[in-house]
Amino acid sequence: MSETKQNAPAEGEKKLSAVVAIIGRPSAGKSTFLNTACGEKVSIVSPVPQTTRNAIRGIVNGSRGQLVFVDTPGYHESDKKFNQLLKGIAHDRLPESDAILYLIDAAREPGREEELIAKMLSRVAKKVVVGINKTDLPSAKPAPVRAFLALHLPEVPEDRIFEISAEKDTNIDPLLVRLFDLAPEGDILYPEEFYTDQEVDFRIAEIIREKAMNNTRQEIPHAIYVEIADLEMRRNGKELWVRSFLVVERESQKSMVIGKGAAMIKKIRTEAQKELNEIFPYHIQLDLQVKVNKNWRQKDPIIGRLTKR
Ligand SMILES: Nc1nc2c(ncn2[C@@H]2O[C@H](COP(=O)(O)OP(=O)(O)OP(=O)(O)O)[C@@H](O)[C@H]2O)c(=O)[nH]1
Ligand SMILES: [Mg+2]
Repeated sequence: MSETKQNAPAEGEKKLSAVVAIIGRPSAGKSTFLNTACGEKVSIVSPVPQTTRNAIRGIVNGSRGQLVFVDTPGYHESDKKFNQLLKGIAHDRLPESDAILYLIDAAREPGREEELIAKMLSRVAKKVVVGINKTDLPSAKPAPVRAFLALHLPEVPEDRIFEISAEKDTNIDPLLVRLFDLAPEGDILYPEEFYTDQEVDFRIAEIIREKAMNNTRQEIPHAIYVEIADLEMRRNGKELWVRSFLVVERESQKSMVIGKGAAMIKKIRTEAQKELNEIFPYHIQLDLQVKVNKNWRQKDPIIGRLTKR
């Protein structure tokens, strides 16, 4: 992202530094926004709601300073334990953030869930910037979203509301400039060459999970998690060998993920390996197997471990 250069701090002037939480309903485009703003694939994306399960940090370095975005799981009302945990991750990020980017899908009716988010954000409205997203879609209706905001989040002025497309990179720069305007002066939190703080094994697991989610249907995308069993540097640091497992909840899901003649798991492995090799400076050799951890979504230690970060 080339956030405007002309406002660079003068000699001796402090940099701006802010933590920005990205909040919104599942599938609003939070992770897509993060990737576009950072100019790198930081957070995985899929059409399935509740793709993101952790607070994932992506870093935008501009001439005025640094914005550390925290991508969060989609805010979804549900009594299920796993959903409650995901909702908590989004909620917990609010007090520690200097600014909040609230993303709304312009191609969906706002509805009750959106009202709950707007209500939650009205308490911290002075640090909220809104992105009305997916305006590239023919079905997008930004006007009713603006009316919704005027009713439910009237504290946020017009000049903090942007009609954007996270996917097509439309109107992202002005929104970043506005976030910099809200940023306090301070030391930057990460070295300027950083665009994420994720560990290598977590990033690899996430890319595999993305390919698995994008290749499967119905309940399977949500029944998946990825375990990295082993990482080994080989050939004098030229190759990273990864032994990993795609874990599902039931035997029937296992056979679907493997597919006829193992075609599905091969496709997931090939796609993941290709993308991993674009991201990392060394060659990645991926070994991927499927296993069952019965009803893992009801097991506290597993969901605790998966959502920790
Ligand atoms: N047309 C269009 N599609 C978008 C845009 N932004 C995101 N999408 C699509 O919307 C879907 C959800 O995007 P994500 O970025 O995963 O959404 P999210 O808010 O991170 O979702 P969760 O992690 O599930 O809460 C994906 O299919 C994206 O390709 C956009 O600006 N335009
Ligand atoms: Mg996401």
